[in-house]
Amino acid sequence: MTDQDRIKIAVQKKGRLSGKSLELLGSSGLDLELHLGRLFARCRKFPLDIIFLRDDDIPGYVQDGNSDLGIVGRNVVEETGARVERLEDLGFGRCELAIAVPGKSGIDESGQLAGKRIATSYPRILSSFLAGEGILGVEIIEINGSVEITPAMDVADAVCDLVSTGSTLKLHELVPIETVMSSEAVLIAGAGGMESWKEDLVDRLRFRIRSCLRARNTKYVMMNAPEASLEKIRKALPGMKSPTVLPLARKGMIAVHSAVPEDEFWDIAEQLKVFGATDILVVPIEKLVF
Ligand code: PRT
Ligand code: ZN
Repeated sequence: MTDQDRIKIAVQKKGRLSGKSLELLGSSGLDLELHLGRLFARCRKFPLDIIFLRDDDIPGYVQDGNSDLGIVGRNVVEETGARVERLEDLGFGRCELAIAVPGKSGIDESGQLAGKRIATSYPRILSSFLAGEGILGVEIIEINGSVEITPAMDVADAVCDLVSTGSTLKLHELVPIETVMSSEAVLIAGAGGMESWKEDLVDRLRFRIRSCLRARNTKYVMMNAPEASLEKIRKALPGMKSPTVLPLARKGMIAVHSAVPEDEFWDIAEQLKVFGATDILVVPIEKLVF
């Protein structure tokens, strides 16, 4: 295989998305050959090369065809305005771009921001949000980093910044009043399509990524139950294919195994207990291939 037969993916070199991006590619069975400090890595088991970049540069690289794919926050994609296509939502790097004001400002909804100063690293997203809401006369102050200190310095009346746990806002006595967008890491490709051999490789990679993502959100649940409850238990396991049912040595008892969406697990477990299930065992799934 020559270098011409390989595709490229751009990931963040150093930051919040770097570890999780590599972890996802690693669990997709690519066998990454990483060297500390290098701007480039190769996969041994898949014709894919990884380019490490600052996250702000990734959408432009993908738009211009210098990289076929990229992993980056949706917030960065929107802010750069790059012409790229979003292929997959990757479920990590979740955050919200929110407008927040000092607790004592007397402002509690975005309509009151007309004529005020808002500091942000996301002027493009913010101005289109304000225009969409018909909020006029806002002075957008573009700042790279430490946006949250600007109200205390009387540089701005409000901030528009990324929030995940909310502790940074709290520390600076700021209160969120509006969510401008929700974001997470996304897999992107150029908007203009690509040659068919590349598309085939991208499809194979997406299939692997989806199997890993699905596995993360799913748990394998095993339980013992009275045979008479099987029908009720089967109904309590929503959206799943037929569960595995095995006889137990004790007469009238069975073991039921099934994959369950993680966020529904506790609701399902409560029902299972009502139907007489015991010894409910939950184990992680590494891959889930349909
Ligand atoms: O060097 P490079 O340009 O590549 O990195 P960067 O410094 O621009 O980005 P980085 O690594 O900080 O973030 C990369 C991406 O992670 C962002 O573009 C988002 O998509 C995503 N992300 C998820 C976040 C956060 N959560 C987050 N909480 N990015 C930044 N923050 C910051 C926020 O700006 C604020 O300062 O964390 C603080 C708030 O966090 P909480 O937990 O206190 O609310
Ligand atoms: Zn950045």
